[in-house]
Amino acid sequence: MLPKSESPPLVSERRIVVVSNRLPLTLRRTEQGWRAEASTGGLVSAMRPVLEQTGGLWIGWPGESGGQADAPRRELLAGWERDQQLAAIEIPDELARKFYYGYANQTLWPLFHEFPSRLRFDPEGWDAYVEANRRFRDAVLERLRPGDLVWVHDYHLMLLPQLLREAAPDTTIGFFLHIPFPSPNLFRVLPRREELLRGLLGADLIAFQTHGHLQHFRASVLRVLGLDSRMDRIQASGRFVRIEALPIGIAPESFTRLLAKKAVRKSLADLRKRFKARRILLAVDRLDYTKGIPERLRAFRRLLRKSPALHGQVVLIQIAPPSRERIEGYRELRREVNELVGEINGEFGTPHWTPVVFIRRGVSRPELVALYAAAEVCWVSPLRDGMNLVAKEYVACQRGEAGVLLLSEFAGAAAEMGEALLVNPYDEERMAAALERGLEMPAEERRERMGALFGRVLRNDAHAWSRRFVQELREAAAARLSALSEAPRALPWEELLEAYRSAKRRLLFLDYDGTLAAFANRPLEATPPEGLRSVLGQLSTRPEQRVVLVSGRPRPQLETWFGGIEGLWLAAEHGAVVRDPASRQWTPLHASAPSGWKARVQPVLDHFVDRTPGSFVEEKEYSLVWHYRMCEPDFGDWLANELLATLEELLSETELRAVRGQKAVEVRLAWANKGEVVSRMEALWPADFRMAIGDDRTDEDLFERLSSDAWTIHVGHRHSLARFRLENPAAVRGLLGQLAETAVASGT
Ligand code: ADQ
Repeated sequence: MLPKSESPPLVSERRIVVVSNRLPLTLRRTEQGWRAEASTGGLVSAMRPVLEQTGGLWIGWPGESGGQADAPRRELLAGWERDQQLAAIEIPDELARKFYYGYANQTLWPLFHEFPSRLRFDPEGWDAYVEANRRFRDAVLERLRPGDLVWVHDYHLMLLPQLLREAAPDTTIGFFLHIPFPSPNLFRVLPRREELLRGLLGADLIAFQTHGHLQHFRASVLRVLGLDSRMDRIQASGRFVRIEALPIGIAPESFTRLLAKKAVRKSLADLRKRFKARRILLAVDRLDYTKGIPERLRAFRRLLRKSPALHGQVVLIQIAPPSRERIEGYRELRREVNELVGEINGEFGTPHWTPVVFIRRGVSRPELVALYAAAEVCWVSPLRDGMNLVAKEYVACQRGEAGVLLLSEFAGAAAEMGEALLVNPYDEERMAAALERGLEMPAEERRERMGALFGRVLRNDAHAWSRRFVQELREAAAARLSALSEAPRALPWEELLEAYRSAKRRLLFLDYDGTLAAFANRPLEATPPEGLRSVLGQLSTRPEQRVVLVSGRPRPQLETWFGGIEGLWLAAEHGAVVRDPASRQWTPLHASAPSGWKARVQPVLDHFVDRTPGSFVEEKEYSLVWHYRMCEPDFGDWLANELLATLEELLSETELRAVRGQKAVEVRLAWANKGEVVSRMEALWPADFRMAIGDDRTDEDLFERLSSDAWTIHVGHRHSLARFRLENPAAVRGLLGQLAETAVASGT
């Protein structure tokens, strides 16, 4: 019986509109006219079954352009749209050339695969990239229906999400990157990097092949655009963009089904007969410098030199159809590979044995399946690869057999295929040794490894992948909609005053800097404005009411300014320590705090002070803060991004967090946050009127912890979890003044 895919196919009542550079069919001009051929490549392999099952629409470029006036071509394409849900975008030849061979494949492709020396950039290529993305936008808009889920694929279309968002703001847009995302240091090399990131951030969901790629993206967004992110989302232009690692899978049943076919069994038998007792090593790639083909051939040569016993015993079948030959680097690669194949066959071959069988054409799926089944070793050794589906396809065809997968640790697949023999393709000697080990591996061990791999390929298949993507996308879009309706609105003063008046017990949380007082250049200069103390005094002495000043400032400072106000609770350092006005004692929110951490963090901050004139470090009891309010603003913000990125690495897996404040970066204990103060006070003083006012990110912890009926007020115009908004500290003081009067007037 055939193994069934464990995951049910994707079912979506909303139409899925797939947008990718290539359609699953490519047009070719032949002497008999236009012909349609199946496109190759990982994207098509993975998406085709998805679309077949959901009946969605696929928009893309049909390959060879030109001949737009050509009636047979137009008819053929109209047929595709009518009968196969494939909508072809016409892109003039010149534009297609500049877009595809320019920015897409000579700038993005090499850099994203971490080959900066192969990067070429010319502004015309960029203009073509922008123009092509606009044409894709127009093609989508022409066909978009309400409720559609638009799923954009890959590096050719990184501007499309934002272009669509601008034209049709309510659209649900997801983006999947099939290739790796480079490390932030390399990403910074990219010409037009800001535009590219902003283009992507138009999506509701951006998904990557691995967690590593996602982390690179987060770090790049921080460094280049200065946007903070959480593990699963980024806040951009007042919206949350969800980010996810969703490794792509294959549709294993389409391989196992073929394996059972008579024709495939016959070609498998033919292969075995042809190669007799020879052990088949198989490599399947597009001829691309990222795939590590010369490295593999050199490792193979090395092995043959070292182990004469293998002569006549093994054969390497390398399938590598050429691609992107208009780019010089690819033509060079072709020459290099040809030479190497010739050299190896010349050096070791005999009239009865050709060590490398080189196939320079795409092979059909049934042929490929027979080869996968016949191969004792599948040798997948890219220098860098988003995922690499060949590794998974081989495993799918090895059910019950005991093949060996040799897999580059630089393929995304390595993150989930730990039972393969992982190799570093740059170390040819060790790679040759790993191959030898694979050839000698006992059958029992092979079966064990292959069994585990097979189970995983079956579980994490293309259906599971697309289902997760679509589900995440729907959730992300729903979150965007609800956030829109929940953006803070102007405070309804009368309503608030009424609720305040009629409440029995009240609990008020007030932030200080940016909320009660405007910012000053140095923290000590932001002294309490005229009249503030007396208003706070009036409010905090009301018996049915508790007022808590929750600030990031150190306790001596709060004590000096507000210690004398009767009844006022003070929480210093974001709530690390709290002062009860009755006892005048400060108590830490947590009993123990780790020691010694400042000595590790201080030198990092000092280094930034040295680089940034006008910045300084403030030391508090539970935190260290780098302030840069007086620096040149752009430079300061840029360095703050750098510092946050550096600290994020340094502090991972510690109790410490680096948090961005207003023109400051603060390192503090994770538990020292204002939300904890809310919990503590609510337990102490249950109230029917609760209000919190704050302006920066640390105050979001207040808003988050309070229940949705509390009066949460954000000062300013940033995105916030608060329900309401006030303009500035003066307005806040005005409100407090009115509350003080209301309390008196109502006589409670
Ligand atoms: P690709 O660079 O196209 O995909 P890959 O994942 O290896 O790379 O997919 C290749 C696909 O094409 C496989 O389905 C394979 O069977 C087929 N194929 C390759 N050579 C062939 C040949 N000579 N004849 C016939 N078929 C051939 C991009 C990223 C990858 C990522 C995929 C999917 O570069 O890292 O895995 O998208 O997300």
